[in-house]
Amino acid sequence: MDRRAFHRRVLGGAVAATSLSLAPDAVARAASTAPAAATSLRTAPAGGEVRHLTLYAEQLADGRMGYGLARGKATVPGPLIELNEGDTLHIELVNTMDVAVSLHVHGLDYEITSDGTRMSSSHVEPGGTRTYTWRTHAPGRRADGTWRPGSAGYWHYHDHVVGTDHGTGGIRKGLYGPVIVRRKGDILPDATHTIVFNDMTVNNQEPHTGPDFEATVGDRVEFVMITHGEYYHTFHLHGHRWADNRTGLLTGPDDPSRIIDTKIVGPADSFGFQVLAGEGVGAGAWMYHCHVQSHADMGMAGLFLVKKPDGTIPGYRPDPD
Ligand SMILES: [Cu+2]
Repeated sequence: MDRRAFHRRVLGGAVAATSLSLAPDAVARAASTAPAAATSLRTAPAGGEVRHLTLYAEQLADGRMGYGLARGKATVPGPLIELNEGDTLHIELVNTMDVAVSLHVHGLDYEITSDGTRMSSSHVEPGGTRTYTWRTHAPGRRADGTWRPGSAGYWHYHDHVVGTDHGTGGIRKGLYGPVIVRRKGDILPDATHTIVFNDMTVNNQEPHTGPDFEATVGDRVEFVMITHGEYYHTFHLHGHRWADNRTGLLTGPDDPSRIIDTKIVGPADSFGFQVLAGEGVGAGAWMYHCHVQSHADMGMAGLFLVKKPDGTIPGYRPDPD
């Protein structure tokens, strides 16, 4: 994958997708005979690439802080970083702010020089740059015969030095983002959306303002759900369910993973899953929200806007008076 293609993937934007819309009876037929339906899915390749990325830590005009892939382009959450097991990523972090900043990742392999903490002098002073190296690996048998898990999962990165030695100020202001490490053969989505419960906000947005995410019935939509801040929450999505395992998908009829539509989450938790938008329920303005009632009432809610093929959403009024 060339650098531009990688950036497209990193940005997590609309990815060209094959049609995955199978009629229910077609799915049943395929399941009853052979795993033929899987041939229409796009899947993750084997890893092993060495990639390079520049990330800018920036102060935003409204007081937030964010990471971005170019100067002036920082966002909250920061850009989605996607890797395949076996990949290595070198990230040059450019600190454009007037305070020290860092990059600390969960779930991946890195040496102490890439820890992103003051204790290891792996932060970046104002105006400085530093290259962080993240490595990933596939699962396999250790020399002692025990099984070593792979890196695949829904992970995240964040600052670890703004405000305090734990990055409390940086995280509070938006210095965080999603990381997905895929295993060879993992099913790729049509789109990926990131939802971060940070203190009493979603993605540091104003209460009651979403964010909202759009899809068309049948789209394979992936959500990365991350939690930060001071509180525990219960993430809930209306009308859709997922498996409580690494991918959020069942591997087959005998996969014992529990099927859920609500998950308790606490600071630094992360998980992800895929749904087929509107599967079995159709188009609609499907809410997602924290299910702690007072948190929902205070605005920790948004919409998964699933459109019919003609673009309409039953019952949805974008700006009710
Ligand atoms: Cu909550």
